[in-house]
Amino acid sequence: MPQSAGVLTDGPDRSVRSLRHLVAGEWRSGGGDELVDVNPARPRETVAVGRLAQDRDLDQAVAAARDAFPRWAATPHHVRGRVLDGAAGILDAHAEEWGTELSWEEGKTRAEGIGEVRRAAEILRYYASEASRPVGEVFASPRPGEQIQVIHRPVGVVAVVTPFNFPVAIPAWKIAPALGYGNTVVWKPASLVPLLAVRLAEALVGAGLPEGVLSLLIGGGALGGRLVEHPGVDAVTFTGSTSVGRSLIAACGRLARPVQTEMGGKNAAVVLADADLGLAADEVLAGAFRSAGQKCTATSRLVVQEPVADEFLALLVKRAAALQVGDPLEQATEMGPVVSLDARNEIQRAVDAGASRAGVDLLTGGRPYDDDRTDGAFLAPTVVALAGDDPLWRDELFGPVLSVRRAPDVQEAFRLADDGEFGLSAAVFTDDLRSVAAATEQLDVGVLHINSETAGADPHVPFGGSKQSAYGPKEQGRAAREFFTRTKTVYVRPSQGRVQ
Ligand code: UN1
Repeated sequence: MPQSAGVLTDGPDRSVRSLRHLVAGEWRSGGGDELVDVNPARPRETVAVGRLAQDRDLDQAVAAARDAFPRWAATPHHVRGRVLDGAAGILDAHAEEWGTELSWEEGKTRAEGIGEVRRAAEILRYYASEASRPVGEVFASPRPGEQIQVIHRPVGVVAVVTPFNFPVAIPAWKIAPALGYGNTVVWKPASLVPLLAVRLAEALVGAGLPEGVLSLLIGGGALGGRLVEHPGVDAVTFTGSTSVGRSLIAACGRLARPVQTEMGGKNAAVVLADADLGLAADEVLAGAFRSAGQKCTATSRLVVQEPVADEFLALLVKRAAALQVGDPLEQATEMGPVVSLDARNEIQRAVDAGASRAGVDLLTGGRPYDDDRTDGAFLAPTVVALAGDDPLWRDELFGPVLSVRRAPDVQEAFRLADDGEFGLSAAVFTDDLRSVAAATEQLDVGVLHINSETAGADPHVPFGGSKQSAYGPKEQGRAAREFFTRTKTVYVRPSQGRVQ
Protein backbone atom coordinates (compact mmCIF):
# COMPACT_ATOMS: atom_id res chain seq x y z
CA MET A 1 0.00 0.00 0.00
CA PRO A 2 1.27 3.50 -0.75
CA GLN A 3 2.27 5.57 2.28
CA SER A 4 0.64 8.93 2.84
CA ALA A 5 2.68 12.07 2.75
CA GLY A 6 1.28 12.95 6.18
CA VAL A 7 3.48 12.97 9.23
CA LEU A 8 3.30 9.66 11.04
CA THR A 9 2.46 10.25 14.67
CA ASP A 10 2.05 7.68 17.38
CA GLY A 11 -1.20 5.79 17.47
CA PRO A 12 -2.92 5.12 14.18
CA ASP A 13 -1.27 3.44 11.26
CA ARG A 14 -1.45 6.20 8.67
CA SER A 15 -0.91 4.15 5.54
CA VAL A 16 -3.47 5.02 2.88
CA ARG A 17 -6.34 2.53 2.80
CA SER A 18 -7.90 1.35 -0.43
CA LEU A 19 -11.64 1.49 -0.86
CA ARG A 20 -13.69 -1.31 -2.33
CA HIS A 21 -17.31 -1.96 -3.06
CA LEU A 22 -19.14 -5.14 -2.18
CA VAL A 23 -21.32 -6.37 -5.02
CA ALA A 24 -22.90 -9.82 -5.23
CA GLY A 25 -20.48 -11.18 -2.65
CA GLU A 26 -17.42 -9.86 -4.43
CA TRP A 27 -15.12 -7.08 -3.24
CA ARG A 28 -14.29 -4.93 -6.25
CA SER A 29 -12.70 -1.62 -7.17
CA GLY A 30 -15.12 0.75 -8.84
CA GLY A 31 -14.65 1.95 -12.37
CA GLY A 32 -15.97 5.48 -11.82
CA ASP A 33 -14.26 8.74 -10.87
CA GLU A 34 -11.44 8.73 -8.36
CA LEU A 35 -12.44 9.19 -4.72
CA VAL A 36 -9.94 10.62 -2.26
CA ASP A 37 -11.00 10.36 1.37
CA VAL A 38 -9.10 12.94 3.45
CA ASN A 39 -8.47 13.73 7.09
CA PRO A 40 -10.53 16.85 7.90
CA ALA A 41 -7.99 17.91 10.54
CA ARG A 42 -5.27 17.93 7.84
CA PRO A 43 -7.03 17.94 4.49
CA ARG A 44 -3.77 17.32 2.62
CA GLU A 45 -3.49 13.94 4.31
CA THR A 46 -5.19 11.07 2.50
CA VAL A 47 -7.01 8.43 4.53
CA ALA A 48 -8.20 6.21 1.70
CA VAL A 49 -8.47 6.18 -2.08
CA GLY A 50 -10.65 4.36 -4.52
CA ARG A 51 -13.01 4.77 -7.44
CA LEU A 52 -16.71 5.46 -7.31
CA ALA A 53 -19.23 2.76 -8.15
CA GLN A 54 -20.94 2.92 -11.53
CA ASP A 55 -24.45 2.24 -12.77
CA ARG A 56 -23.61 -1.31 -13.76
CA ASP A 57 -22.40 -2.02 -10.20
CA LEU A 58 -25.75 -0.73 -8.99
CA ASP A 59 -27.71 -2.94 -11.38
CA GLN A 60 -25.67 -5.98 -10.36
CA ALA A 61 -26.04 -5.20 -6.66
CA VAL A 62 -29.81 -4.85 -6.93
CA ALA A 63 -30.08 -8.03 -9.04
CA ALA A 64 -28.01 -9.94 -6.47
CA ALA A 65 -30.17 -8.61 -3.64
CA ARG A 66 -33.33 -9.70 -5.47
CA ASP A 67 -31.88 -13.11 -6.12
CA ALA A 68 -30.72 -13.58 -2.52
CA PHE A 69 -33.97 -12.32 -0.97
CA PRO A 70 -36.11 -15.50 -0.96
CA ARG A 71 -33.32 -17.61 0.52
CA TRP A 72 -32.44 -15.04 3.16
CA ALA A 73 -36.11 -14.49 4.07
CA ALA A 74 -36.51 -18.25 4.46
CA THR A 75 -33.38 -18.56 6.63
CA PRO A 76 -34.47 -19.02 10.26
CA HIS A 77 -34.56 -15.76 12.16
CA HIS A 78 -32.15 -17.20 14.73
CA VAL A 79 -29.63 -18.02 12.02
CA ARG A 80 -29.88 -14.49 10.62
CA GLY A 81 -29.44 -13.24 14.18
CA ARG A 82 -26.27 -15.28 14.58
CA VAL A 83 -24.72 -13.41 11.64
CA LEU A 84 -25.54 -10.07 13.29
CA ASP A 85 -24.16 -11.32 16.58
CA GLY A 86 -20.97 -12.50 14.88
CA ALA A 87 -20.55 -9.12 13.19
CA ALA A 88 -21.02 -7.43 16.58
CA GLY A 89 -18.14 -9.52 17.93
CA ILE A 90 -15.93 -8.49 15.00
CA LEU A 91 -16.76 -4.81 15.56
CA ASP A 92 -15.96 -5.09 19.26
CA ALA A 93 -12.68 -6.84 18.51
CA HIS A 94 -11.71 -3.99 16.13
CA ALA A 95 -13.25 -1.15 18.15
CA GLU A 96 -9.95 0.61 18.87
CA GLU A 97 -8.55 0.24 15.36
CA TRP A 98 -11.73 1.06 13.44
CA GLY A 99 -12.78 3.74 15.95
CA THR A 100 -9.42 5.41 15.36
CA GLU A 101 -9.97 5.23 11.61
CA LEU A 102 -13.42 6.74 12.12
CA SER A 103 -11.91 9.65 14.01
CA TRP A 104 -9.23 10.07 11.36
CA GLU A 105 -11.74 10.03 8.52
CA GLU A 106 -14.67 11.92 10.05
CA GLY A 107 -13.08 14.20 12.65
CA LYS A 108 -14.91 13.30 15.87
CA THR A 109 -12.64 12.58 18.82
CA ARG A 110 -11.02 9.17 19.03
CA ALA A 111 -13.01 8.36 22.18
CA GLU A 112 -16.22 9.15 20.32
CA GLY A 113 -15.06 7.09 17.33
CA ILE A 114 -14.29 4.04 19.44
CA GLY A 115 -17.54 4.52 21.35
CA GLU A 116 -19.43 4.62 18.07
CA VAL A 117 -17.98 1.32 16.86
CA ARG A 118 -18.98 -0.29 20.18
CA ARG A 119 -22.41 1.26 19.89
CA ALA A 120 -22.83 -0.27 16.43
CA ALA A 121 -21.97 -3.65 17.96
CA GLU A 122 -24.71 -3.15 20.58
CA ILE A 123 -27.22 -2.30 17.89
CA LEU A 124 -26.35 -5.44 15.95
CA ARG A 125 -26.75 -7.49 19.14
CA TYR A 126 -30.15 -6.00 19.84
CA TYR A 127 -31.40 -7.07 16.41
CA ALA A 128 -29.73 -10.46 16.77
CA SER A 129 -31.85 -10.97 19.86
CA GLU A 130 -35.07 -10.01 18.06
CA ALA A 131 -35.38 -13.66 17.03
CA SER A 132 -36.21 -14.45 20.67
CA ARG A 133 -39.16 -12.04 20.82
CA PRO A 134 -42.72 -12.58 19.59
CA VAL A 135 -42.98 -12.44 15.81
CA GLY A 136 -46.62 -11.45 15.61
CA GLU A 137 -49.94 -11.40 17.35
CA VAL A 138 -52.88 -13.74 17.60
CA PHE A 139 -56.40 -12.32 17.70
CA ALA A 140 -59.68 -13.90 18.63
CA SER A 141 -62.08 -14.54 15.79
CA PRO A 142 -65.80 -13.84 15.80
CA ARG A 143 -66.22 -17.23 14.06
CA PRO A 144 -66.03 -20.51 15.94
CA GLY A 145 -62.84 -22.54 15.67
CA GLU A 146 -60.95 -19.78 13.83
CA GLN A 147 -57.85 -17.89 14.88
CA ILE A 148 -56.52 -14.67 13.33
CA GLN A 149 -52.74 -14.29 13.19
CA VAL A 150 -50.89 -11.13 12.30
CA ILE A 151 -47.45 -12.11 11.12
CA HIS A 152 -44.55 -9.96 9.97
CA ARG A 153 -42.87 -10.62 6.64
CA PRO A 154 -39.78 -8.89 5.23
CA VAL A 155 -40.39 -6.22 2.63
CA GLY A 156 -37.76 -7.29 0.05
CA VAL A 157 -34.79 -5.29 -1.20
CA VAL A 158 -34.11 -2.23 0.96
CA ALA A 159 -32.07 0.74 -0.25
CA VAL A 160 -30.09 2.21 2.65
CA VAL A 161 -28.65 5.74 2.28
CA THR A 162 -26.62 7.01 5.22
CA PRO A 163 -24.92 10.28 6.26
CA PHE A 164 -21.36 11.14 7.24
CA ASN A 165 -21.87 11.99 10.89
CA PHE A 166 -22.28 8.49 12.34
CA PRO A 167 -20.43 6.44 9.72
CA VAL A 168 -21.03 3.14 11.47
CA ALA A 169 -23.82 3.57 14.06
CA ILE A 170 -26.49 4.92 11.70
CA PRO A 171 -25.76 2.26 9.05
CA ALA A 172 -25.94 -0.36 11.82
CA TRP A 173 -29.33 0.80 12.99
CA LYS A 174 -30.73 0.58 9.48
CA ILE A 175 -28.90 -2.48 8.16
CA ALA A 176 -29.26 -4.61 11.31
CA PRO A 177 -33.07 -4.50 11.45
CA ALA A 178 -33.29 -4.76 7.65
CA LEU A 179 -31.22 -7.96 7.62
CA GLY A 180 -32.52 -9.32 10.91
CA TYR A 181 -36.13 -9.20 9.71
CA GLY A 182 -35.14 -10.98 6.51
CA ASN A 183 -34.64 -8.23 3.92
CA THR A 184 -31.67 -7.85 1.63
CA VAL A 185 -29.85 -4.53 1.39
CA VAL A 186 -28.10 -2.29 -1.11
CA TRP A 187 -26.29 0.40 0.84
CA LYS A 188 -24.84 3.72 -0.26
CA PRO A 189 -22.99 5.53 2.53
CA ALA A 190 -21.89 9.17 2.39
CA SER A 191 -18.85 9.37 0.14
CA LEU A 192 -17.10 11.50 2.81
CA VAL A 193 -16.79 8.50 5.15
CA PRO A 194 -16.39 5.42 2.94
CA LEU A 195 -13.75 3.63 5.01
CA LEU A 196 -15.97 2.86 7.97
CA ALA A 197 -18.63 1.63 5.58
CA VAL A 198 -16.13 -0.88 4.24
CA ARG A 199 -15.36 -1.92 7.84
CA LEU A 200 -19.01 -2.58 8.70
CA ALA A 201 -19.49 -4.59 5.51
CA GLU A 202 -16.31 -6.54 6.30
CA ALA A 203 -17.68 -7.40 9.73
CA LEU A 204 -20.95 -8.69 8.28
CA VAL A 205 -19.22 -10.70 5.55
CA GLY A 206 -16.72 -12.00 8.11
CA ALA A 207 -19.63 -13.20 10.23
CA GLY A 208 -20.93 -15.30 7.34
CA LEU A 209 -23.49 -13.10 5.59
CA PRO A 210 -24.38 -14.95 2.36
CA GLU A 211 -23.53 -13.48 -1.04
CA GLY A 212 -25.76 -10.75 -2.36
CA VAL A 213 -27.63 -10.20 0.94
CA LEU A 214 -25.73 -6.93 1.43
CA SER A 215 -24.08 -4.84 -1.25
CA LEU A 216 -22.07 -1.71 -0.53
CA LEU A 217 -21.70 0.93 -3.23
CA ILE A 218 -19.58 3.99 -2.60
CA GLY A 219 -20.79 6.90 -4.65
CA GLY A 220 -22.14 10.42 -4.62
CA GLY A 221 -25.65 11.80 -4.47
CA ALA A 222 -26.45 10.88 -8.08
CA LEU A 223 -25.82 7.20 -7.40
CA GLY A 224 -27.97 7.47 -4.27
CA GLY A 225 -30.78 8.95 -6.37
CA ARG A 226 -30.56 6.10 -8.89
CA LEU A 227 -30.54 3.53 -6.09
CA VAL A 228 -33.66 5.03 -4.49
CA GLU A 229 -35.55 4.97 -7.80
CA HIS A 230 -34.20 1.62 -9.02
CA PRO A 231 -37.04 -0.65 -10.18
CA GLY A 232 -35.62 -3.56 -8.18
CA VAL A 233 -35.87 -1.75 -4.82
CA ASP A 234 -38.87 -2.27 -2.51
CA ALA A 235 -38.26 0.27 0.28
CA VAL A 236 -35.92 3.15 1.10
CA THR A 237 -34.45 4.26 4.41
CA PHE A 238 -32.48 7.50 4.59
CA THR A 239 -30.82 9.71 7.16
CA GLY A 240 -29.45 13.06 6.07
CA SER A 241 -30.43 16.58 5.19
CA THR A 242 -34.01 17.77 5.02
CA SER A 243 -33.63 18.92 1.41
CA VAL A 244 -32.36 15.55 0.16
CA GLY A 245 -34.89 13.75 2.35
CA ARG A 246 -37.77 15.69 0.85
CA SER A 247 -36.67 14.90 -2.69
CA LEU A 248 -36.40 11.19 -1.84
CA ILE A 249 -39.87 11.28 -0.27
CA ALA A 250 -41.21 12.87 -3.47
CA ALA A 251 -39.50 10.26 -5.65
CA CYS A 252 -40.78 7.41 -3.49
CA GLY A 253 -44.26 8.94 -3.47
CA ARG A 254 -44.32 8.84 -7.27
CA LEU A 255 -43.28 5.20 -7.15
CA ALA A 256 -45.62 4.32 -4.23
CA ARG A 257 -42.52 3.00 -2.49
CA PRO A 258 -42.29 2.91 1.33
CA VAL A 259 -39.76 5.42 2.60
CA GLN A 260 -38.43 6.34 6.02
CA THR A 261 -36.37 9.48 6.47
CA GLU A 262 -34.55 10.93 9.43
CA MET A 263 -33.75 14.56 8.61
CA GLY A 264 -32.86 17.84 10.24
CA GLY A 265 -33.04 19.13 13.77
CA LYS A 266 -32.68 22.42 15.58
CA ASN A 267 -32.89 21.01 19.05
CA ALA A 268 -33.40 23.20 22.08
CA ALA A 269 -32.13 22.84 25.61
CA VAL A 270 -34.33 24.71 28.06
CA VAL A 271 -32.68 25.75 31.31
CA LEU A 272 -35.35 26.72 33.83
CA ALA A 273 -34.84 28.88 36.88
CA ASP A 274 -34.66 25.94 39.32
CA ALA A 275 -32.14 23.96 37.23
CA ASP A 276 -28.87 22.56 38.55
CA LEU A 277 -26.75 24.98 36.54
CA GLY A 278 -23.52 22.98 36.75
CA LEU A 279 -25.21 19.86 35.42
CA ALA A 280 -27.04 21.87 32.75
CA ALA A 281 -23.76 23.44 31.60
CA ASP A 282 -22.10 19.99 31.29
CA GLU A 283 -24.99 18.62 29.29
CA VAL A 284 -25.48 21.64 27.05
CA LEU A 285 -21.76 21.66 26.23
CA ALA A 286 -21.87 17.96 25.38
CA GLY A 287 -25.01 18.37 23.30
CA ALA A 288 -23.71 21.39 21.42
CA PHE A 289 -20.06 20.53 20.86
CA ARG A 290 -19.51 16.75 20.86
CA SER A 291 -18.93 15.61 17.30
CA ALA A 292 -18.46 19.35 16.62
CA GLY A 293 -22.24 19.73 16.71
CA GLN A 294 -22.70 17.42 13.74
CA LYS A 295 -25.58 15.34 15.03
CA CYS A 296 -29.16 15.75 13.99
CA THR A 297 -29.81 15.54 17.74
CA ALA A 298 -27.19 18.17 18.68
CA THR A 299 -28.19 21.07 20.92
CA SER A 300 -28.18 24.03 18.58
CA ARG A 301 -30.58 26.26 20.53
CA LEU A 302 -30.65 27.23 24.17
CA VAL A 303 -33.53 28.87 25.97
CA VAL A 304 -32.64 30.10 29.41
CA GLN A 305 -35.09 31.48 31.95
CA GLU A 306 -34.40 35.09 32.81
CA PRO A 307 -33.61 34.81 36.57
CA VAL A 308 -30.64 32.48 35.90
CA ALA A 309 -29.70 33.68 32.41
CA ASP A 310 -26.69 35.85 33.29
CA GLU A 311 -25.20 33.31 35.65
CA PHE A 312 -25.75 30.35 33.35
CA LEU A 313 -24.45 32.05 30.23
CA ALA A 314 -21.33 33.25 32.02
CA LEU A 315 -20.61 29.68 33.12
CA LEU A 316 -21.39 28.18 29.73
CA VAL A 317 -19.39 30.69 27.72
CA LYS A 318 -16.35 30.32 29.97
CA ARG A 319 -16.41 26.58 29.57
CA ALA A 320 -17.11 26.65 25.82
CA ALA A 321 -14.16 28.97 25.30
CA ALA A 322 -11.92 26.62 27.29
CA LEU A 323 -12.71 23.51 25.21
CA GLN A 324 -9.60 21.95 23.66
CA VAL A 325 -10.11 22.06 19.91
CA GLY A 326 -7.59 20.19 17.80
CA ASP A 327 -6.50 16.93 16.23
CA PRO A 328 -9.19 14.42 17.18
CA LEU A 329 -6.59 11.69 17.51
CA GLU A 330 -4.86 13.52 20.37
CA GLN A 331 -5.87 12.35 23.82
CA ALA A 332 -6.50 15.85 25.22
CA THR A 333 -8.74 17.01 22.37
CA GLU A 334 -12.34 17.65 23.32
CA MET A 335 -13.60 18.79 19.92
CA GLY A 336 -12.22 17.97 16.48
CA PRO A 337 -12.86 19.60 13.11
CA VAL A 338 -16.10 19.48 11.18
CA VAL A 339 -16.17 16.97 8.37
CA SER A 340 -14.72 19.03 5.52
CA LEU A 341 -13.43 22.44 4.52
CA ASP A 342 -16.62 23.01 2.53
CA ALA A 343 -18.69 22.38 5.67
CA ARG A 344 -16.42 24.66 7.71
CA ASN A 345 -16.72 27.47 5.17
CA GLU A 346 -20.47 27.19 4.90
CA ILE A 347 -20.98 27.29 8.68
CA GLN A 348 -18.53 30.17 9.04
CA ARG A 349 -20.40 32.12 6.35
CA ALA A 350 -23.70 31.67 8.18
CA VAL A 351 -22.13 32.86 11.45
CA ASP A 352 -20.48 35.85 9.73
CA ALA A 353 -23.77 36.83 8.12
CA GLY A 354 -25.50 36.55 11.49
CA ALA A 355 -22.87 38.60 13.28
CA SER A 356 -23.53 41.50 10.93
CA ARG A 357 -27.25 41.60 11.80
CA ALA A 358 -28.78 43.66 14.60
CA GLY A 359 -29.77 41.64 17.65
CA VAL A 360 -27.02 39.04 17.17
CA ASP A 361 -24.30 39.09 19.80
CA LEU A 362 -21.35 36.72 19.55
CA LEU A 363 -20.58 35.53 23.11
CA THR A 364 -17.66 33.26 22.19
CA GLY A 365 -16.07 31.72 19.08
CA GLY A 366 -17.43 32.63 15.68
CA ARG A 367 -14.05 33.51 14.20
CA PRO A 368 -11.70 31.33 12.15
CA TYR A 369 -8.50 30.14 13.79
CA ASP A 370 -5.34 31.87 12.64
CA ASP A 371 -2.92 29.37 14.19
CA ASP A 372 -1.87 25.88 13.04
CA ARG A 373 -5.54 24.89 12.83
CA THR A 374 -6.22 27.29 9.98
CA ASP A 375 -5.70 24.67 7.24
CA GLY A 376 -7.97 22.11 8.91
CA ALA A 377 -11.76 22.11 8.97
CA PHE A 378 -11.77 23.60 12.47
CA LEU A 379 -14.35 25.96 13.89
CA ALA A 380 -14.34 27.41 17.36
CA PRO A 381 -17.15 26.44 19.76
CA THR A 382 -19.55 29.31 19.16
CA VAL A 383 -22.29 30.74 21.35
CA VAL A 384 -24.49 33.50 19.94
CA ALA A 385 -27.07 35.48 21.90
CA LEU A 386 -30.14 36.49 19.90
CA ALA A 387 -32.50 39.30 20.82
CA GLY A 388 -35.32 37.80 18.76
CA ASP A 389 -36.03 35.68 15.74
CA ASP A 390 -33.13 35.20 13.33
CA PRO A 391 -31.96 32.68 10.71
CA LEU A 392 -29.48 31.48 13.37
CA TRP A 393 -32.53 30.51 15.40
CA ARG A 394 -34.19 28.60 12.57
CA ASP A 395 -31.67 27.14 10.15
CA GLU A 396 -29.81 23.94 10.88
CA LEU A 397 -26.07 24.67 10.56
CA PHE A 398 -24.77 21.21 11.53
CA GLY A 399 -21.76 22.57 13.33
CA PRO A 400 -20.58 23.82 16.74
CA VAL A 401 -22.89 26.82 16.94
CA LEU A 402 -25.34 27.37 19.80
CA SER A 403 -27.96 30.14 19.54
CA VAL A 404 -29.39 31.49 22.78
CA ARG A 405 -32.59 33.27 23.72
CA ARG A 406 -33.99 34.30 27.08
CA ALA A 407 -37.51 33.61 28.31
CA PRO A 408 -39.33 35.33 31.20
CA ASP A 409 -41.29 32.22 32.22
CA VAL A 410 -41.70 28.50 31.65
CA GLN A 411 -44.50 28.84 29.09
CA GLU A 412 -42.51 31.25 26.92
CA ALA A 413 -39.45 29.01 27.26
CA PHE A 414 -41.41 26.05 25.90
CA ARG A 415 -42.96 28.16 23.16
CA LEU A 416 -39.49 29.19 22.00
CA ALA A 417 -38.21 25.62 22.19
CA ASP A 418 -41.05 24.48 19.92
CA ASP A 419 -40.62 27.34 17.48
CA GLY A 420 -39.60 26.31 13.96
CA GLU A 421 -40.07 23.52 11.47
CA PHE A 422 -38.08 20.78 13.23
CA GLY A 423 -39.09 18.55 16.12
CA LEU A 424 -36.42 15.95 16.71
CA SER A 425 -35.27 16.28 20.33
CA ALA A 426 -35.31 18.67 23.27
CA ALA A 427 -33.80 18.81 26.74
CA VAL A 428 -35.36 20.46 29.79
CA PHE A 429 -33.31 21.17 32.90
CA THR A 430 -35.49 21.30 35.99
CA ASP A 431 -36.51 19.31 39.05
CA ASP A 432 -39.98 20.81 39.13
CA LEU A 433 -42.51 18.09 38.45
CA ARG A 434 -45.01 20.55 36.99
CA SER A 435 -42.46 21.74 34.43
CA VAL A 436 -41.56 18.14 33.57
CA ALA A 437 -45.23 17.31 33.08
CA ALA A 438 -45.77 20.41 30.96
CA ALA A 439 -42.73 19.67 28.79
CA THR A 440 -43.83 16.07 28.29
CA GLU A 441 -47.29 17.23 27.31
CA GLN A 442 -46.46 20.25 25.20
CA LEU A 443 -43.14 19.92 23.39
CA ASP A 444 -43.64 18.59 19.89
CA VAL A 445 -40.50 16.44 19.64
CA GLY A 446 -39.80 12.77 19.08
CA VAL A 447 -37.22 12.54 21.87
CA LEU A 448 -37.34 14.48 25.15
CA HIS A 449 -34.60 14.52 27.77
CA ILE A 450 -35.10 15.73 31.32
CA ASN A 451 -31.75 16.83 32.77
CA SER A 452 -29.64 15.27 30.00
CA GLU A 453 -28.35 16.47 26.65
CA THR A 454 -30.52 16.46 23.50
CA ALA A 455 -28.37 13.82 21.75
CA GLY A 456 -28.27 10.10 22.36
CA ALA A 457 -30.36 7.09 21.44
CA ASP A 458 -30.59 3.63 22.97
CA PRO A 459 -30.92 0.65 20.65
CA HIS A 460 -34.08 -0.77 22.24
CA VAL A 461 -36.35 2.30 22.21
CA PRO A 462 -37.92 4.25 19.33
CA PHE A 463 -35.91 7.07 17.82
CA GLY A 464 -37.12 9.75 15.43
CA GLY A 465 -38.64 13.18 15.20
CA SER A 466 -41.87 15.08 14.77
CA LYS A 467 -42.73 17.83 12.29
CA GLN A 468 -40.18 18.21 9.49
CA SER A 469 -37.50 16.16 11.26
CA ALA A 470 -38.72 12.79 10.08
CA TYR A 471 -41.07 10.99 7.74
CA GLY A 472 -42.38 7.47 8.06
CA PRO A 473 -42.01 4.96 10.89
CA LYS A 474 -39.50 5.52 13.66
CA GLU A 475 -36.15 3.79 13.93
CA GLN A 476 -34.55 1.59 16.58
CA GLY A 477 -35.96 -1.00 18.93
CA ARG A 478 -39.19 -2.70 18.00
CA ALA A 479 -40.30 0.47 16.22
CA ALA A 480 -38.00 -0.55 13.37
CA ARG A 481 -40.17 -3.58 12.67
CA GLU A 482 -42.91 -1.30 11.41
CA PHE A 483 -40.77 -0.18 8.51
CA PHE A 484 -38.71 -3.28 7.78
CA THR A 485 -41.63 -5.70 7.71
CA ARG A 486 -45.13 -5.88 6.31
CA THR A 487 -47.87 -7.50 8.26
CA LYS A 488 -49.94 -10.31 6.83
CA THR A 489 -53.26 -11.07 8.49
CA VAL A 490 -53.84 -14.80 8.37
CA TYR A 491 -57.25 -16.32 9.09
CA VAL A 492 -56.69 -19.89 10.20
CA ARG A 493 -59.79 -22.06 10.23
CA PRO A 494 -59.70 -25.83 10.34
CA SER A 495 -61.61 -27.50 7.53
CA GLN A 496 -64.97 -29.01 8.30
CA GLY A 497 -63.45 -32.44 8.71
CA ARG A 498 -62.38 -33.75 12.08
CA VAL A 499 -58.91 -34.88 12.97
CA GLN A 500 -58.72 -38.55 11.98
C1 UN1 B 1 -27.33 10.33 18.74
O1 UN1 B 1 -27.86 11.36 19.14
O2 UN1 B 1 -26.47 9.75 19.41
O3 UN1 B 1 -27.97 11.80 12.32
C2 UN1 B 1 -27.71 9.72 17.48
C3 UN1 B 1 -28.09 11.87 13.53
C4 UN1 B 1 -29.15 11.01 14.19
C5 UN1 B 1 -28.56 10.09 15.19
C6 UN1 B 1 -28.25 10.72 16.49
N1 UN1 B 1 -29.85 10.26 13.20
O4 UN1 B 1 -27.38 12.62 14.16
